Amino acid sequence: MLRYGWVDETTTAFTQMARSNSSDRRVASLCCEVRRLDERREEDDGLSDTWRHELEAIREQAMASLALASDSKALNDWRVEVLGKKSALGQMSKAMGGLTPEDRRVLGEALNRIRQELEQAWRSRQAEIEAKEKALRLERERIDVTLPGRHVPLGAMHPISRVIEEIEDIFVSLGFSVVEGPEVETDHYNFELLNIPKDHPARDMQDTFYLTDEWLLRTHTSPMQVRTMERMRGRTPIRVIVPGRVYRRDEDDATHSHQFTQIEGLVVDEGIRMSDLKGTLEAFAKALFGPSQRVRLRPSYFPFTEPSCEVDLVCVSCGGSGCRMCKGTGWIEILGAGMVHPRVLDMSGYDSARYTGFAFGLGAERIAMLRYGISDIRMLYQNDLRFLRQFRHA
Ligand code: FA5
Repeated sequence: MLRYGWVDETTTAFTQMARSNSSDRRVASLCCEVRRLDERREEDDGLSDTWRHELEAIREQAMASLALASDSKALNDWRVEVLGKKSALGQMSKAMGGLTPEDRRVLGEALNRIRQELEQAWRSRQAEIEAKEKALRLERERIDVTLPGRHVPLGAMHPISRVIEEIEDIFVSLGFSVVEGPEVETDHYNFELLNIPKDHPARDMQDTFYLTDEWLLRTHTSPMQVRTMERMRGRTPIRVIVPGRVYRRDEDDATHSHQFTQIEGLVVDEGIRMSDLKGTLEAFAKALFGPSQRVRLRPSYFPFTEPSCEVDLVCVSCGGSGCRMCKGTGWIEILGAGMVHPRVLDMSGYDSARYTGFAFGLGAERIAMLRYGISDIRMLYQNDLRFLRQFRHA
């Protein structure tokens, strides 16, 4: 082990000899040597040359690589590499166990000193890099408040949804509840329980999309008459409307679509009469199209109502004088209706000797067309934005 061999007693003796003005050249040279060693001792800490050089090399290399670290990641890597357990400093600390107590003290102090110095250097470099990164981030994330805002296109409610909501509001204000039913329905509910047995010719008019022999896409919302009565289990009054999609194998044209929206209405109680049906529909028509609106009932046929009728409104285009839209009649058909057939009441658990009811089914598209002057039902399904945008402020 290379060490400066400082021996205090020797130094003192040499100094005394020098002070005694001895002429002996040998003594004089020793005195010079001691002085030189004394000077070195003041600046030294007892480290051997090897250690000193080694520590100095570690320090210099660490400082140089610290100066090159330019971001937080490099800085952290540096810390692990230079100050971590596996670093050169870490290895030296580990090896200290094999030294004499004095050497351990000397080297330990030196290692602490250099470690503190490097840690201090790391902290100031970290502060520098953090400040630089923050400045960069601020520059990158700068918001230009003078930029014009981005245009967010405004959507609009579809005219069919709009009409459904309006109709729901009107009927709710008349004491009705809104219920919904399945679009995939059984033959039993869609036809049989509505008094349309398998061989009934009325099926032909609604020939539809069958999924299996028993399951089909419903052709109208009327099965919900039966489902509602079954759910109510003989309780009254029943006052519901049922909006929903229906499907038929109809040819698409200006007034027909193979898929459209119906709103079913059903009222069941004791003493319900045809005049209740007419009064309710007239109140509805006035609420939707204005107080001068009137309804007209024409005899018709549905297997599940008796008597049955088609209901017309005064033509909204000409006010009743006759135009192209109403084909010169002054009236426009909007729905089918009637008194619930006694057999349907009985099949649904309501004694037809005691209870009566009315039902109606209207086409929401047809109402939307009248309401907004739409000449072709297909426009409602084509998703043409030029058409749909018109309803933003409707
Ligand atoms: C029925 O569907 C009966 N279930 C209505 C009903 C309910 C009668 C309760 C009695 C008691 P209809 O097939 O007429 O009836 O259809 C009713 C309404 O749906 C029509 O007045 C019309 O407004 C609309 N509609 C019918 N077929 C189409 C179609 N292909 N495209 C668009 N709307 C249609």
